[in-house]
Amino acid sequence: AVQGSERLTTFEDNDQKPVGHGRMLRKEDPRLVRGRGRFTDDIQLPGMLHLAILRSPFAHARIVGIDTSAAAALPRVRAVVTGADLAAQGLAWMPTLSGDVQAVLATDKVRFQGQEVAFVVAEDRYTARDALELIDVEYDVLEPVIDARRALAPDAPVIRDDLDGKTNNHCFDWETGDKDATEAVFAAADVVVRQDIVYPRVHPAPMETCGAVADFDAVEGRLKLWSTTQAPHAHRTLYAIVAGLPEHKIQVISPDLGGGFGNKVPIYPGYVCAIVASIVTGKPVKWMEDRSENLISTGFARDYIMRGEIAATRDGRILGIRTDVLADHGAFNGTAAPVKYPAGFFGVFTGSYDIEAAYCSMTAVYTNKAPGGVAYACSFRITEAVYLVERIVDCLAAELGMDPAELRLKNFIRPEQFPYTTKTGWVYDSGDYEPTMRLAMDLAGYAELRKEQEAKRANGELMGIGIAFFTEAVGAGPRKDMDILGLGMADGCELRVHPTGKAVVRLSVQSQGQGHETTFAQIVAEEIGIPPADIDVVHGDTDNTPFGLGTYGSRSTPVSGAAAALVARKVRDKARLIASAMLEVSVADLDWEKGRFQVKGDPGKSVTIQDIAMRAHGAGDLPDGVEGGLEAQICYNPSNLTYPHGAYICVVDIDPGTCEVKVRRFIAVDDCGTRINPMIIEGQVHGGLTDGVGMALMEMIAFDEDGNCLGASLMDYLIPTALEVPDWETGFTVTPSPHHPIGAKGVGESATVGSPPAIVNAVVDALAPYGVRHADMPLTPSRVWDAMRGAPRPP
Ligand code: MCN
Ligand code: CUM
Repeated sequence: AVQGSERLTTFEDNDQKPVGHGRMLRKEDPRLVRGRGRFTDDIQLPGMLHLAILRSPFAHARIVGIDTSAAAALPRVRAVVTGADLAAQGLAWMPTLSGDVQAVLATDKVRFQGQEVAFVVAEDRYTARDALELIDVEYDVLEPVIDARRALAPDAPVIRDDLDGKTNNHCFDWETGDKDATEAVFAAADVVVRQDIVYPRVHPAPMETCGAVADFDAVEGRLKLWSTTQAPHAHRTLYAIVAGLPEHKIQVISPDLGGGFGNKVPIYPGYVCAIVASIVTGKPVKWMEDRSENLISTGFARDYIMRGEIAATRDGRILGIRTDVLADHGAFNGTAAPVKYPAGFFGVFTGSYDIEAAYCSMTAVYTNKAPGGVAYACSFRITEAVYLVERIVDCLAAELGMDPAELRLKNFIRPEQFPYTTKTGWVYDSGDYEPTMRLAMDLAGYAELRKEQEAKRANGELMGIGIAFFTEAVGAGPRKDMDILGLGMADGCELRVHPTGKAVVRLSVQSQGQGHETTFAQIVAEEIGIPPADIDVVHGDTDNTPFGLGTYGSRSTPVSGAAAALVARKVRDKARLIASAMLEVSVADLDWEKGRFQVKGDPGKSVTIQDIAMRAHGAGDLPDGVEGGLEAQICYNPSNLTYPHGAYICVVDIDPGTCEVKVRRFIAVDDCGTRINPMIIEGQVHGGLTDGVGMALMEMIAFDEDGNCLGASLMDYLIPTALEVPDWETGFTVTPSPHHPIGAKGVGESATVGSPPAIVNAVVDALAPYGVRHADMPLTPSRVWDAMRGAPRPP
């Protein structure tokens, strides 16, 4: 296997390969680092109006009445719209990505703090905001349901009384695996370990909040919508369905995005309000959230209350894993996941281990909290699954008195077992886990770290070493079993080579900062030999790109990346026909040498792809049956997901006086198959690891008992900075995906998935002398203190 390690990128080792994969600098950066990016809030249109949203101060309350007259009378206000106004047009409710409905503006009740109640359109942003304060809403406050554990109590107030006949807060039940077989394995096992584990509610908090500019042209009946979306095509189809607008007259443009992290997958009421406002006023309308609006009302992540159980032999062979989950979905089920997977890909909770049986039961409930449910670099709930299995495996290691690295190595799925069907029915396409684990241990100096820890413990110092090993399932997904609201999860790609040999590749996925303008040019360059600098990547505009489902679940490389490679091969196949005519030899007598076709045995006789491009558009005859031009289009339907894996090792020191956790070292070895741009991968990993430190140690969207969101600003919702993170130490192994045309797997979420368990395992390891076996995130000093005193606190 290919493997290696990298420390910080230096410009010297920046291999600016003219063609193909390599550490090429990002094509988008000259624009972005000079402040020349074009974000949604940069859009200014003549006569543009501004929209502001009035949000509920209560988590649960009946709306008795709304008086908008004072707001409407304020100079420079153009319109004030309430839920009742929308209801008159049949627009008060909209479908969510998971087949539930969500209020665009509340009509009957508000169901979470921050819910949209009314909006004002004014000539400027400040007037719009001032007018909100003049809207008088009379609320009849109801008891809120904040704790998911209380949601199903017989006397709990019913949140979703808008749903026909709904008399409780039950959202869905789901199970996977074999219950009886798992029970049998557990009953016969030497050792069973059980642990309650909470993955708290967190928020993606992208630097750019959500927003839109809607411009409805009443003459043409055309809607142009700039919006912060990770999935412009899917959004367009949904707008067509919700608003009844003809789809071909809607153009969704997702310009530069200041981060998404899943937060920009759902359709938010604000987007719909902006569209309605433009239709009503006949003017372009801009809506842009502020930070608090983003934190309290848009897609949250996690909020899983899990019980993990693991069964094993005394000598450390893992036999079974079982889990029961209480999933808090907030007031509306807005989860973004393929329809058949209400819990996303949580089914991979069996991790990287070859076990005999597994079973998961899940109950999802409604609570009076913001909707969302699958955002923040989660690969569709794999984050929760990996956290569960990697925490419970560590609990087992502690119980058995075994080294956690040894325990993992002993139970890995072996390379010859791939493709491997898990006990929950997933087919892991490929993997070679032991070399990845060994490389991480070598880079860490694992044995020496354990010695150091022993010496420190003797001194009363708290040092911990945490390991996590993950397998992800990314690249949704095969059409036969994956769709979102009936839209198959395939992606289109178009490649056009101009006469002078410069090319444009059009994608259906949407970069939020991942560097697609660079890496997709590299994929095409590798296949047809045109330098990446001569390949323009177009994305984020439904009028100018083929249909596809967008960027999330690290699916761009597995799905759209495959499409880009295949469309380039299709162009190359056509180029070969033209080359044979130009060189007057048969197709079979041509060799492809990156960027040129040459005659077998006579490499001096050749034509470049640029020559061929000119000929394809030029005068003279082309071979029989070959049309002019040099372009192709495909729609790629993946045959399976790709399964990246990784081994992470974290070293922490805890100050026994202040209980502060310091991440001293973090070693991350990732395997994402064929690596397109190692520098970009490294950036993705650094970012994800930083997210992981945030979730493990700092971040939580908490609520008080009245349902007030306690994480409504970045003063309260703490996100990590350079001060909290170490110099990341990264390495890699390469296990190509057998079914992906270039063997690449996704990587954009790997580090966010893998790092929280490594950090928590390290903290628990540090606290082992105190008898601590588990503590829930975020491991703030007060939680560490509580854990040390053996006084668990409710999350
Ligand atoms: N890459 C590569 N070789 C591979 C795999 C990936 O060079 N074998 C490169 C890709 O070409 C791409 C980047 O790494 O430029 C990420 O690729 P991929 O893993 O396919 O993920 P996506 O492009 O689909 O990005 C989505 C993923 C998700 S779901 C979240 S959430 C997240 C993440 O990306 N949000 C991000 N990383 C982010 N990075 C930034 N800067 N901003 C976000 O909002
Ligand atoms: Cu789930 S966060 Mo990403 O998949 O956009």
